[in-house]
Amino acid sequence: MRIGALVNAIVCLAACGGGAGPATPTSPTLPTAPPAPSTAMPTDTVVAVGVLSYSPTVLTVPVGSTVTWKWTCGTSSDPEGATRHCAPHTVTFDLGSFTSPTQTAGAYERKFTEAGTYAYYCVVHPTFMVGKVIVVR
Ligand SMILES: [Cu+2]
Repeated sequence: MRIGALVNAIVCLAACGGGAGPATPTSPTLPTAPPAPSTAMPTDTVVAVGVLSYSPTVLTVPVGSTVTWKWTCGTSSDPEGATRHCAPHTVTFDLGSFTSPTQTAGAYERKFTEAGTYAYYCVVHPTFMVGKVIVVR
């Protein structure tokens, strides 16, 4: 048994490293804060304005987000190539006076500072080019 105790002491010297100092005390546990209301960070998001559609059609973003609509027809991301003739489109909101110009290329952006549902459409193709931005807190 003496040899066993000596082996244990040697193992401890090797494993404990000697001089490691006292063990770090554990922090007292603080009471858990109640969950904060949704604190989703604003995001910058892109909606593609395609040949005759918006993609995605419905977009949900936190308050403070900036949404950019990018006309993709005739760009390098257009599967039919960059030389195609592109119809003009707009991003025009149902309420308020926000609208992009009528354009065949380029981008339009809007920052959403209030929660709500913002429906929009294309004035050139109002029956089937419609979209919605849902802004949440
Ligand atoms: Cu259009």
